[in-house]
Amino acid sequence: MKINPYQPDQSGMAYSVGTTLDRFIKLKQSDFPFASGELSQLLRDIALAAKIVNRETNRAGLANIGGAFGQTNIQGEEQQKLDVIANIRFIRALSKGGEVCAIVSEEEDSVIDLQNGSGKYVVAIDPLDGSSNIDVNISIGTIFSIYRRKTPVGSPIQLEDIMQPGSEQVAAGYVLYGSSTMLVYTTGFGVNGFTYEASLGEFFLSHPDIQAPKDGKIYSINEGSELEWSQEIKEYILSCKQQGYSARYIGSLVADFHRNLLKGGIYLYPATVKNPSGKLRLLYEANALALIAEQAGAQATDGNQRILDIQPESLHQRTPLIIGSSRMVQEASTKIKSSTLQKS
Ligand code: AHM
Ligand code: MG
Repeated sequence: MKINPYQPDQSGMAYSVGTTLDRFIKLKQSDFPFASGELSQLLRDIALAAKIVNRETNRAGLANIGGAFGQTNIQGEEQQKLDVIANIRFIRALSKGGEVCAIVSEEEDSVIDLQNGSGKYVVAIDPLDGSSNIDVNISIGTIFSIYRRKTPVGSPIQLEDIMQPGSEQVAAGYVLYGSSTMLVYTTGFGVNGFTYEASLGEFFLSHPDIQAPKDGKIYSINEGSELEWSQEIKEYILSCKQQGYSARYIGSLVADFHRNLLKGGIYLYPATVKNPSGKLRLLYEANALALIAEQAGAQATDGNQRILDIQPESLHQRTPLIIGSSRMVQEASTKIKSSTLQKS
């Protein structure tokens, strides 16, 4: 059941645009009658790391004046790439919080077992997505999924704690470092977006109960890969053009997804001859956005099945992704089902 964001909740407190993220999280804790507050704290930890990463991304341009990342700066300190910095920041925040027992990160080959006896949650994260845009001042993002571990708290982490389908997520979200910085998340009771006010150091509710338009006129795909697409994808994209849709592709998944979520549109990263399973990762890219999409009334599929139903088999598994306005995703899926790849 979705809660009207303008109504008082069970505690009798109302929240509306301008509510701080902290207060909102606290008020929404009543969505989970038996929760003891760890998930709320975990969301706060992520928000704190996001603020730090936001600060680092804002500085990146200045840092670059003194030399490319990877070189030493004027103080003789080694400048780290932003994606590495973001990885460190998020892992530090998640380890210190105490709610998490294991982390899967795009930047780490294997699972990070935090050896934390009391941690109930597993987090899958892409700390800074949109690598080709990081150094050129174009929107980038963080994507995160939160799962409750399956095995008993305190016991050693098992594969079944990590390899959960997206439908098991208890929360998911993203941070968009764009013209303004936003944190958008869901705990399965609708989707809410918060805008960061740097001078106050706070995220404020700016987009309550986001509802994706059922239809749209934007398609987002890397058209440079056209020769690598299946015939069905080619025909679908041709049909987008024939219907007069606009092409918009930033090359940062969070930014492309966020725009289409608010304005209506479809994002596709299909299987290609070069990447027969697509490029994007199931555990820390596709699943989180798929849950947010569905919670906002949009849809996400790999072309054959719902993203949230895919049983993961490996940590860094890739998946084709077609995500966005429900009517558009349905139309695309019908057209491209069982497509075959052949380089032209
Ligand atoms: P990354 O994890 O290396 O940043 O790759 C993921 C990114 C997505 O943000 C984006 O949608 C896609 O890769 C763009 O890929 P391409 O350059 O092939 O269009
Ligand atoms: Mg990524």
